[in-house]
Amino acid sequence: MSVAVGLPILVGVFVLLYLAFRKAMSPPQLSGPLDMVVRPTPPASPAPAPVVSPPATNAFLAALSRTRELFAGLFDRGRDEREALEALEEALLRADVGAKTAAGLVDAVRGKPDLKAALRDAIRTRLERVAAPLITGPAPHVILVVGVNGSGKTTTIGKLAGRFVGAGKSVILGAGDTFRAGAIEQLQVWGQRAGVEVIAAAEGTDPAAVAHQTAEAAKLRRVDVMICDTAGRLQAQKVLMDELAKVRRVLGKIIPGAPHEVLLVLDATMGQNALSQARIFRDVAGVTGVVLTKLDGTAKGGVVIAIAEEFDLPVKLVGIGEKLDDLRDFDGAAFVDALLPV
Ligand SMILES: Nc1nc2c(ncn2[C@@H]2O[C@H](COP(=O)(O)OP(=O)(O)OP(=O)(O)O)[C@@H](O)[C@H]2O)c(=O)[nH]1
Ligand SMILES: [Mg+2]
Repeated sequence: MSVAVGLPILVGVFVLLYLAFRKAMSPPQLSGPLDMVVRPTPPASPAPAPVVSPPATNAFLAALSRTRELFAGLFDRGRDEREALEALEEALLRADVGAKTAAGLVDAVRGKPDLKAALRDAIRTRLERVAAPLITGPAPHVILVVGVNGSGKTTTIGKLAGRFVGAGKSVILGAGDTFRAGAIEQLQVWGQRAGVEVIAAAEGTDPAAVAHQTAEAAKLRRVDVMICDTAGRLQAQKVLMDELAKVRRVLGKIIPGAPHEVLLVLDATMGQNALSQARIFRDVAGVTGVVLTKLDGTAKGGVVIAIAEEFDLPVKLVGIGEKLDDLRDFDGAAFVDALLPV
């Protein structure tokens, strides 16, 4: 056999062997309804990566303008300390800081030569003690989003998906609120806005089944981030507890360590009610961080300090509107500067 004939045959054999090898090494494909397009995604980075957000400074300045007024004139020189502290406590209460935290802050500044500087320090210390940025770990990083009706869960999930996509990450959403009519479509609309896939089942389906399907899809497609929506009913705490426990269990079975983050969404305009919600969800859902929404509204914002002080929970994100990019990382220093400018 001449070289002119033998060489192409040899090359052909190698190509066939290579293709057979690639097929054998490729990941398994799911059959059934989840067998959709497999999108190639870049390998997960080994170290947790912070997710970038525009600075919160201007948003805080605008959102806290009314609350800032409450403190204006409080620290004027020559004022009797007792009187100043009484006025400070009242201002803190009106700012939604809550009785316990307000009393703690007043104690922390009592006797200090510069009350305003001492208050700034005391608030910053409380916020920094629990500060923890939103990070993503090895793929798929699973985020479960919980909170009462109307707090802004689904909207926050949409914004978060947009943020992750902007950072070059692949995202999949699970429509785990199968309780409320329209909740599934609402998440699908956000999925379209952010350009990410939404795994959904019919209304009334067990939320744990949706979580299961989404986690399987996330694993199979090697997406970086999976975010799961949940129903917001609180009136039946036992049902909520059982449902969330089951969702958590299912996620952990499919993806080790999942959910890696449980974000509690609180409506900042609820003031002190947000604190009682935080208490319930912290106990039943293993919350790792808070998203405070509607800070652009009538909210006073002081609840941020109470969440840190009374619940040892970091506020990780704040919602400042209803659009895709109306989400900011919480920044304690910027918050203090907006509340009590030097
Ligand atoms: N102004 C403002 N509105 C917000 C913000 N976040 C959410 N909303 C609005 O709050 C309303 C409720 O938001 P959803 O995302 O549907 O709340 P949810 O927690 O998913 O509610 P359920 O599905 O009923 O449990 C919607 O009208 C949102 O547009 C925010 O940061 N600012
Ligand atoms: Mg919702």
